[in-house]
Amino acid sequence: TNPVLWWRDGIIYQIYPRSFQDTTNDGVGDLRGIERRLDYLASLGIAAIWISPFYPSPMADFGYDVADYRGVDPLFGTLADFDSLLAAAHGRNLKVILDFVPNHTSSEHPWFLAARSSRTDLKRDWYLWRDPGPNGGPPNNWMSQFGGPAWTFDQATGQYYYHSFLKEQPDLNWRNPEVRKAIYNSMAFWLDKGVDGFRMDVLWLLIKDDQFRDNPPNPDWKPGQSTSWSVLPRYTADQPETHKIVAEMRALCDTYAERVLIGEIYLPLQELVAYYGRPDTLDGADMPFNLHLIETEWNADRIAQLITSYELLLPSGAWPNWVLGNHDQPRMASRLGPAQARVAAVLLLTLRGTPTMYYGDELGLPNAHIAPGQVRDPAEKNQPGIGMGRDPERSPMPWDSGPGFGFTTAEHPWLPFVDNTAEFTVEHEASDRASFLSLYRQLLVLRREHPALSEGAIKQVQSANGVLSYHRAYPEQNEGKTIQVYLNLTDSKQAIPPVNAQVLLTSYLDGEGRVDVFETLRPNEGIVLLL
Ligand code: TEU
Repeated sequence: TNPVLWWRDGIIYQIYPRSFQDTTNDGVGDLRGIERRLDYLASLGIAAIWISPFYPSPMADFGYDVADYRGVDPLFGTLADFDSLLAAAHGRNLKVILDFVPNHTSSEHPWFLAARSSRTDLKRDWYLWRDPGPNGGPPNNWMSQFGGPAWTFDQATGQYYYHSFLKEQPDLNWRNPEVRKAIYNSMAFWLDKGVDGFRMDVLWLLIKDDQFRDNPPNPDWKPGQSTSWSVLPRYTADQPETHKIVAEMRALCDTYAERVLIGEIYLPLQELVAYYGRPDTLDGADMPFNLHLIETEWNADRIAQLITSYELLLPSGAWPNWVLGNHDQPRMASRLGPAQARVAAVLLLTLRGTPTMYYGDELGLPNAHIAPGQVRDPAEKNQPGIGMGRDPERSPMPWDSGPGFGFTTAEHPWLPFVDNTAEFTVEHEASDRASFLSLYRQLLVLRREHPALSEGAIKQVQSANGVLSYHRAYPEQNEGKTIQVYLNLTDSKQAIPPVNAQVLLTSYLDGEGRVDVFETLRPNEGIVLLL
């Protein structure tokens, strides 16, 4: 039998490098910091780390504005530091996934500096330039995801350029073959070094309508919400030509062994699964990120429905995946509350498909409180007070009770720590057998020990009385035994049909190994049973 690919039966752990470990006493994390914490990461039992961008950048969007695709920003270290990190990670059997940002560059990238230097520059067409609209304003009604028009006027050359995000993040013209080649060559630069794959930023946005048609108004948008939602992204997202590009990226990765291509894609399920590629060849992304658990209403009916539809829509041979949090979304523990966050952890690690977790989620880290004077995120600064800010979920990792909680020796980290930090440190939680960290560790062990969980089928997805349940089974290796998961998504006691079984884990972390007849779940209890 084929060995299972590492990204199918392993777990991916996202690191936001500014916030993981500082070694230079400037309050910002760095690559050496990640290397210093590799033992911790290896001890969790994850398969891979995905590192958010560390390339040279003016940091208008904290690294998602790349000024050089082949380097390391001095804030994070040097290319030698990266090489050392990669070797050290591989030495511990950890894969390294880079965050690649192909949709846009920094406005300080030499390509854009050239493009904006004159209308006849050879790189002019590497970006999206248009003449002003009939009234001298923007060429059409396309909106930036961070609010306001997606077009910025360039005085010197008298044209507008397009940016899906900040004006400091001009979009590349992916219809230009030279652009494609330049990006693929930069990807190859890292693949040659031995990186194990990419998480591709906003993969569904690469191509825009070549006729630049106006987007239709969004009937659900209300004033007071971000203007980015005032129109529907019909002509600025998920254009059919995008799939050809994904296939090209995939083909490049396939010239190396066992590299993974992940796409950040916020789309409805039906459109999302199309990013696996053509049904016969699956020539698209290995894992179009399934971000639906983040946006689905947290109740048993909705989530049962989500799992069922996703499983049904998956093309045959495509491998599922699930994400519960990232650097753009409020922390899981704050979205769901600390008790349900434990249930969510059980869900993430017992579903069929590769789980991706966000650093600090293993500690149950909540959102940090950001005072008005502490705001760093441009998404918040652009449109204050409408809840776009992503600083709360980017708070530094608290390691121990030492100064700067082991994250930094600087007086101030770049963002504040969460409230009651001392209760959330790795050190503190490691000493508590019922902590969030202990729960995560046990779930990771369980997932590794039971092929039913990492590779088995998922069956009988059901919901009743606020309880979500499903079977996981892998007959060949589990002597036909089935794992049954019950998740109480309510904060009251709930009855389940009586079942005689052995407890593999409960989110309360008591009673493991007990054999009994189970007929009730405690409030906010997730339980994994061996039938
Ligand atoms: O995010 C893309 C994206 O869609 C975000 O705008 C997301 O919807 C929003 O942050 C939710 O608040 C990616 C990166 O993950 C994000 O950090 C970058 O700012 C963005 O692309 C631009 O590169």
